[in-house]
Amino acid sequence: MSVVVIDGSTVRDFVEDEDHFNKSIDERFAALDLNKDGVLSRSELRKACEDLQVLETHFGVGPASSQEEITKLYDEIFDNFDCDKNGTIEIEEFRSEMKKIMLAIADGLGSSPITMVLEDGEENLLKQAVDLELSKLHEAST
Ligand SMILES: [Ca+2]
Ligand SMILES: [Ca+2]
Repeated sequence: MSVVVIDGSTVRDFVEDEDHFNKSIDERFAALDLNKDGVLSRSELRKACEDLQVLETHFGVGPASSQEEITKLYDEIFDNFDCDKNGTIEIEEFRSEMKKIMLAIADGLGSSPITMVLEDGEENLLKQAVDLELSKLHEAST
């Protein structure tokens, strides 16, 4: 377990480093594409949200929410990603929406850092943002 401090500029630098960001997103996409058909289906996105506890952390949905409410939220999330409304999420759609989400997180954080506790082996995008910043700091100091 490690504790990291993260603020808006950490996240923003990560998103704006396009090569790095796209690589992370591509890896994430591949991991979520459970049946390896190159696109994300509704159920694959739902699985991803469940794993990340997106609803609990970002939408204030607790255990008391009904299944109907939860399904509706997943539909809304899916529609946000599925720009061309063809019923699947392509890699380009995933990249652009993840970018928006990360920038929104960056704006939300602003210049007031938050402390995150990360489990060992946990691979999430915020952690990757921190890793990138640390590697840059390291380069700068050598
Ligand atoms: Ca798929
Ligand atoms: Ca689509």
